[in-house]
Amino acid sequence: MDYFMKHLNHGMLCNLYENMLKPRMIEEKMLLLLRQGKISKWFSGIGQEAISVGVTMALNDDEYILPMHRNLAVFTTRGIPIKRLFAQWQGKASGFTKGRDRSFHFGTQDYKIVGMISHLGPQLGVADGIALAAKLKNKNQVTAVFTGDGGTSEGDFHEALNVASVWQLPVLFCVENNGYGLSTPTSEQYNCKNIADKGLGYGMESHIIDGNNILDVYTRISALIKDIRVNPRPVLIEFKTFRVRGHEEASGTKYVPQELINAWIKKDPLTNFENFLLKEQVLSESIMASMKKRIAEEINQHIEIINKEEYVVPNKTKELHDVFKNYKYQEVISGNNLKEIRLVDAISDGLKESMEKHEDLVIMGQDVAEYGGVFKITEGFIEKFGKERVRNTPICESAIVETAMGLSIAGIKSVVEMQFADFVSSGFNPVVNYLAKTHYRWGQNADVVIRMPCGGGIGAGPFHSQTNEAWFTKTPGLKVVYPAFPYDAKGLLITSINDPNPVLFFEHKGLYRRIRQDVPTSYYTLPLGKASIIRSGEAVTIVSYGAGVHWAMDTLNEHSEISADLIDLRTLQPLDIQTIYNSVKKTGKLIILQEDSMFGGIASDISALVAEHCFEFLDAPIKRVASLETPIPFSKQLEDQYLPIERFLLSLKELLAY
Ligand SMILES: Cc1ncc(C[n+]2csc(CCOP(=O)(O)OP(=O)(O)O)c2C)c(N)n1
Repeated sequence: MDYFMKHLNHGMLCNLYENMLKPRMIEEKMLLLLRQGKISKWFSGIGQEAISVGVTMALNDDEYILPMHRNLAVFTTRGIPIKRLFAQWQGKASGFTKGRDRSFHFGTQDYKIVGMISHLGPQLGVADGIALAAKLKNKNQVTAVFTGDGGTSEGDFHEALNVASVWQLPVLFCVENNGYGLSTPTSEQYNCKNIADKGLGYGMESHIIDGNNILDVYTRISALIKDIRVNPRPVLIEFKTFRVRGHEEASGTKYVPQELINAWIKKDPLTNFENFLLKEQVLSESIMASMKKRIAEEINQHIEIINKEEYVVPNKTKELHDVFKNYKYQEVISGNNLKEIRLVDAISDGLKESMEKHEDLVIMGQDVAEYGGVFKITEGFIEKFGKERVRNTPICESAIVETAMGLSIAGIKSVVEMQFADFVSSGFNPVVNYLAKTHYRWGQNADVVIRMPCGGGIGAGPFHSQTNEAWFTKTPGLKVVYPAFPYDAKGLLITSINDPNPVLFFEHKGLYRRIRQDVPTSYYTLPLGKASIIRSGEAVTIVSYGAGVHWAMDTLNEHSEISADLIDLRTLQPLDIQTIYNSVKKTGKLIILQEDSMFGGIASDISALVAEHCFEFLDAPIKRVASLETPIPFSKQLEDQYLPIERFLLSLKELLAY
């Protein structure tokens, strides 16, 4: 203890103590309120406070910290007023999520805290992104992120550590090994001696720290953080500790041997530190008593304030409005210079010009740097923009999407290239749960475009041919763009990058090198949510997007007797339904052609909307034409049968004859 006395002054020792005491007292109050039925759920961090306090105090206030459900002490040590926490837990407006998310599932830029999503692991990759931003901006900052022993079994953990190590990101990965993940003991969670041993596998420095000793935690983490700031690298810390209460209060601790709990209660970090401070005469009993009195009064006052606050009054307009960050589309009109280029070139040009316009914009993806990406869209980019901004990634789709989220939190735009749209399934969770929901939850936008080379007709089989836009059009919070022509692709990609919201940008591989068009050589934008009318006619409305637009054009070219409106949706979310309504009101007949298999696709929703809103104008039942309800097969014969190209003409004729 002499060591600590020499290195920590009186004020610091008092701060460490008070920062542990306060969350303990809040928790004790919460347990009371829980018993009175005044709060619904509580995940206790009692006995683990030293870790939260030690790590938070070792960081500077402008360094991000990403806590979990047992890290109340992170929030209080960062100075969040108790009343705002109570408001958050009660779902009230003065909390952090306007009643939209519970407990510690929130972030706040004011306190540089990024709270978890329920899925535990994703925040580890988000920390990578924040740390990458710090590194790119030469900020000499460390990002600290927490997980439990259970969370280390998730793929996100492995991916995040791997990416952080390959890129030497200044992340402090803090694992609180508290013996159990819900009811699962560590012996059933992993099969190695220490979680810290895993660091070796990633080429990462790691340490084991006694998580119940505040002085150990604070001094060792402080020294490490100081070093990481000047010598950026990831470090894995395993804090040995114990969860002395249940997973959450309602679930009890029957499965935990009582002797184990008793033994760990003896190691309680707060009691032991209190005894130490008394013994060393740093604090007296009476000073401690007055501290406790002051904190108890503060807690009671703040609870009273929040008890009086009204519950959120539901307002549909406001809820819908907050799904996306406000973005006012800025029109940039193209110059007159045109050049005939392919779809693939248009995407490359849009990307290149966006990299020039946004000096911070980062591109991430597998093989996108020297190799130029498998479709060569980023060929030559590193020569122009450097390897820091055009980043080859390991095969870690989840961690890369999470990294993109982290970059956005730190104010940097990014474009992620999925090598094939099919592989987004390996990063699905952060797309639909993190990127899509964060603005609605706590007002943090995800300034990310995910490029999705998709589509069939090229004999690439079930895992290189899917057009999986429907996985995303159904998720509020995502924009979905799907151009069919080079001109649209360039303008819409530029707008997608300008838009501060998450955009899934679908690029049909079959069209990449087949479709050519005169495209302005200068930078220009096109608005999302505006369909284009490719052909005008009287007898029928044809709606499609992507390759379907070209199939419909081919059909109309071969059958010049058919007078049709052909609408290319261009963007699916937002959807320009009004253009469809206007056309259907004129023609009285609607056929929707979609490359994806039928059930649950966008064609079904368009069909339902038109049936609901234009029923009186329809002269025939709406037709949907789509691929078979099978995975997309490899052989040409099977794929031809799968795709709806031939069925489209038959259905169109049936509809015209109705
Ligand atoms: C992906 C996912 N699977 C399962 C759960 C349910 N769940 C919530 S917390 C938890 C245990 C987590 O254990 P650990 O990471 O050790 O943290 P601790 O609760 O012990 O602090 C489980 C299984 C979840 N939230 N997310």
